[in-house]
Formats: sequence, C-alpha cells, structure tokens
Amino acid sequence: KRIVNVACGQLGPIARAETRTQVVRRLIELMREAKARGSDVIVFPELALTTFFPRWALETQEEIDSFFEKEMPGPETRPLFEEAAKLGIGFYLGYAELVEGPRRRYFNTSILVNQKGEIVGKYRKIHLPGWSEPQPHLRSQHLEKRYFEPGNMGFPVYEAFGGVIGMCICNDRRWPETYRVMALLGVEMVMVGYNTPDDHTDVFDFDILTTFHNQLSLQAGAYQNSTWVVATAKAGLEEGSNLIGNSMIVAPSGQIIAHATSTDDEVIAAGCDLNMGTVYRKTIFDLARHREPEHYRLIVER
Ligand code: CDT
Repeated sequence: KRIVNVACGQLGPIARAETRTQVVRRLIELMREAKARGSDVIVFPELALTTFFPRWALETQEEIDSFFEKEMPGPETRPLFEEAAKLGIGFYLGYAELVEGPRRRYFNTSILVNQKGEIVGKYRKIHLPGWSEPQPHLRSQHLEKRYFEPGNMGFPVYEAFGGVIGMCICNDRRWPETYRVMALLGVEMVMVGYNTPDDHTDVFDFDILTTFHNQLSLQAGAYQNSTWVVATAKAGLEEGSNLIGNSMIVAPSGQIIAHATSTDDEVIAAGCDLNMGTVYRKTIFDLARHREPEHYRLIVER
C-alpha cells in the first residue's frame, strides 16, 4: 500500500471585515487538528484568505487589489508556512494571485506546499464561471470573469507525498476534461477547493440540486479517471450568500470515504491508498489500451 493521510480543512464563512491574520489563525487551527489526527497534508478551500469577493462589483482598483496576494508567502501568510514546517504537514491553499509586470495579471490560484513548508506546485484556475459584468436579471452576482483571466499553466501534476498530485479549483471540478488531462499525466490524487453558493444558477429546479451536482461531479471525476479526489469547501452563510459545504474525500472507486457534516470550520480526514487507483487503471480504465482518441477530436476542435 501507498497511504497518504489527507485532510480537508473546511472553512466556515469569512466576513468581509475579517483580516488575513485572523483567517490564517483559523487555518492554523485546522492544520493542527489535521496533524493531531495523523494527516500528511491538508486541503484548504478556493480563495481561502478572504471572503468570496467575486459576488460583488467592486468600485475601485485599490479595493480589487486588496483581495489579491502580491507575494506568497507574504507577511500575513508566512505563519501558515512556518506552522506547516514545524508540524511537518503539507497543504493546498487557494488564493487570489496578482502578478506584477508590464501588464498586471490576476489569477485564481492554488499552491501545493510540502511538509517542509516549501511551495512544490501551482495551478491557475482555467474554468472561470459567471460574468464580467453584473447581470441585472440575476438575484445574486458571480463576477469571476471580471476579476481573473483564465489560467495559463494547463493542468500540471506534481510528484509529492509519495504520489502524483494534481490540482483544480471549484468550477473546474464540473468539467470532465479537467480530470482527464491530469489522468493522462498519471494523476493519483486531485485536490480541489471550492466556493459554491446554493443559488448559483438562479433556476430553482437546478439550485435545489447544487449539493447533488457537487457530489456527482467529484464521484464521476474520481471513478472515470482512477484517482482520489479531495474536495474542500468554504461553507455557510457568508455576507448574505449561502455556500454549500459538503467537503468530501472520494476514492478511485467513486465511493465517498469521508464527508463533512457542518457548514463551519471542520476537519475531515482519511488514509488514502494511492495503489487503489492503479487497480482501476490496469483494468476497466487502462487508458493506453482502451481509449480511442481519434474519435475524440471534436472535443478540442470545437
Ligand atoms: N467559485 C466557483 O467556481 N463557483 C461555481 C459556482 C458559481 S457559477 C455562477 C461552481 O461551479 O461551484
């Protein structure tokens, strides 16, 4: 067996007024609990350092920039890295990334940090949901296309924690291509953080299925690609928006082996045998033997 002990560090709501220092304190508490429960690595949510600001049309560039990190770690986030190194636990962290240069660039980003507190992987969100302009006909707004450009790194995978680890962010988890690209690179565990409001389509018949669609996407992604999926929510009533929670750890069989029960700060943890994916990959989903890529061309041509 190749066991990776993994935790989801689910966050309850973050108020707009909450500082990064306060949030980092919460993340450290989750990290300590995960370590006490034997975890090697903890997965935090998407945009885990602030409230989910894309729900608003922010007025000034200064206000927008206040939600972004210009360096990682920076002064407020460094304690998280130091604690990780002290405890010997790795982490996935989602945050808003500002890249300085001739043209400032804004990404919805996640990083993978090893048990020495070193960044060993990065991913920039590719599937940006919502709109660039407020939609007057919608009761709640989702403006990720206003604040971020699509990621420019593809879906890289990294050798870490004794296996091959990939990352994606929130809406990416609904797209089969996300998992399949990483599966072709040999991914064994996909980490994903999310912020999913329970009114995100503004169509009642869809919105009541939001938790089901979350679970469906994660289970299908795991099973069809012979990979573990570790999915962590920001949850609860945040600035008037209800975020669904339901963080979970899904096996390559598609089975859920750990599931959050609250919409608050909560750790769930499980031991994941990376060899379990190998069994699926050598049988029903032996990609080299059974895929027929010449018949899939339309997927990338259109
Ligand atoms: N953060 C994020 O990507 N959330 C989306 C819901 C909003 S779609 C308007 C998701 O896919 O969960």
